[in-house]
Amino acid sequence: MGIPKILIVDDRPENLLTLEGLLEGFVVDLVRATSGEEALAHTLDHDFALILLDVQMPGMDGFEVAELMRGNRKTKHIPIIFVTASYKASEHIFKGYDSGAVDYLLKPLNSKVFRSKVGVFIELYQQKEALKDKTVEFDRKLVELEELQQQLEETNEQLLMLSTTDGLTGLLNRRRFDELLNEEWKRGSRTGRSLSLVLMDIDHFKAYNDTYGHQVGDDCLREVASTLMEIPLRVMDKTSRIGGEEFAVLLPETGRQGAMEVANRVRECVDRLQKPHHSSPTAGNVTISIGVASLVPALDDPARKLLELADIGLYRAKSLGRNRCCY
Ligand code: GH3
Ligand code: MG
Ligand code: MG
Ligand code: MG
Repeated sequence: MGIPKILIVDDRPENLLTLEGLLEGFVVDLVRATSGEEALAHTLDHDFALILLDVQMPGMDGFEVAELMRGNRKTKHIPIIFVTASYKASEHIFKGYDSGAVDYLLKPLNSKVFRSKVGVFIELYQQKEALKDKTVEFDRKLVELEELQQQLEETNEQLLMLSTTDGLTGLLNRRRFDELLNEEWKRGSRTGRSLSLVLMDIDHFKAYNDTYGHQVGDDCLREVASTLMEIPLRVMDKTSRIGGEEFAVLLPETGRQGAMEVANRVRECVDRLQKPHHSSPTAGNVTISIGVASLVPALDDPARKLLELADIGLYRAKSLGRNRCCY
């Protein structure tokens, strides 16, 4: 924080010595000036805790110095105490206060009173400096806080992403699918428009795992998921992995015909992959069966009604020989 500085100003060096004697014991740096001009020059170079200012000086007198300091943004906050032996009339004292001084002391000075007044201004200065340090620290902390907040927002976004995404495929997960199904069911019941669901299940996937191993099974799931992602859909159509080898596309504001078209496209895309599945009784390749459901949502019915209906379609597709779409 630095040692407080006091400027003592008097045209007579012996008076400066007297002041120095009175200030003995204070932990301060004393700066001396023997004219008003010199005093002003010092105020531009240093920040003072206090100025002890003689009134009568040749050239610029103490009143002029005080007036000029008060008019300068850089110096107007520095407390000035006039110290004089010759200007004792009340008109001078008033003039001293009018020029912005905090006190006007007459010589001979009472050492005890003088020292206690000086002590107050040193204390005030130190408190002000401490406050300045705190402000700097506060600003630094504020910047840190803003950075932390930014990090927190990013972490929250990542967490939200993780909580709605399937780790293996990057598709939406079952949790998010259930949320979306409920949201769309409610929305559909307000708009009166059909909501459709395309429910997919890989054929003979247990056999695939048994033949190629679980790891290759995972690769296959990822590949099927990528294929689903490549199929152009509307933004509102949501693709999820809702079970081990089960996927779903939710199609708001879509009827059965539109849903069937999507389902056929998906099935063909997977079929065209020509991904070998030697132990499949259906074909030599990985295939999927699809159940399609389409309903106009009613608030009285639960959203799972759509899922149950799609399940019936899927069961039918499996029974009829797999690698097909049914409702
Ligand atoms: P279907 O044609 O009737 O659907 O026969 P399926 O063998 O596909 O059906 P089933 O429900 O009997 O078996 C599903 C298999 O999917 C069993 C399980 O080992 C596998 N599976 C589920 N989740 C995962 C996974 O995350 N990774 C891998 N590699 N396999 C999975
Ligand atoms: Mg003088
Ligand atoms: Mg299954
Ligand atoms: Mg299956």
